[in-house]
Amino acid sequence: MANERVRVRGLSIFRPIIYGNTARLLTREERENVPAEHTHKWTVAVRSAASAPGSDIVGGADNLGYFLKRVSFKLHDTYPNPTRNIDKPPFEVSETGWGEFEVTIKLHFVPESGEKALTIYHHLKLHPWSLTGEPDSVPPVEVAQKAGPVHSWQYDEIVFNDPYQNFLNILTSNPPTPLPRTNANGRTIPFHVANPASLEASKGGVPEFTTLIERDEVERLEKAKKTIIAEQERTRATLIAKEKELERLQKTLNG
Ligand code: SLL
Repeated sequence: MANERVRVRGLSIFRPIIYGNTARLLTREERENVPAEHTHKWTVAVRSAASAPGSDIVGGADNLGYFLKRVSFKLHDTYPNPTRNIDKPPFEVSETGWGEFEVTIKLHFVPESGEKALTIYHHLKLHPWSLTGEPDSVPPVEVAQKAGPVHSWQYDEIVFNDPYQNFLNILTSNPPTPLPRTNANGRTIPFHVANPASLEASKGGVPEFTTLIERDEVERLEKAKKTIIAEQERTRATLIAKEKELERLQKTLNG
């Protein structure tokens, strides 16, 4: 018993998680039962990174209750009781609303861990922004409807350094479901990496995340590049027109 509170020095052990949200537009009927300005239903969650086989839920194959005691989600102050404490899995909050905002997520670990709470942040995403090509415009409802549910998930690894022996026992007796080597179910969910170094460290062992993140990022960059080039051309045309105008005015002035 006594040596259970002994730290295993030099050892690091991690658990892969995802955190983020899904969102979809409310149907006409659903809108009748919520405040008039609410347009979306969303779920913000902390889950195991691996998804259950055959499930279309992102992540959540494993019950994280063995190392998480509580997840507290701090919502925007426009929500009643904005701090939502979830004390057992699934660690998630579903709400309706109209706007995007930053959710502060605090992970509280089981007492055996001796770990302090860990705070992470997620920007709640409601709109398929990438579809507009413009950084700050909400896409029209028809566009959003066609695009279907929005997903925004970040992959991260929670690292425990020098764990207590008893906590290490808990962790090792709950091994995480391995992430698939290939993107077997052909998901096209945009993932973001909170801690890119953690993916490097896992040496491409999580292609479900890496390939999708990379492709998504490439597409976003290409689109942004096109927007910038178009913008540059417009600016140049304006400049040329202005210079001509200046020349004309100077002539009138001198003539
Ligand atoms: C924005 N900074 O202006 C953000 C704030 C607030 C979101 C978004 C409804 C809450 C409620 C809600 O969606 N709040 O009234 O129940 O876009």
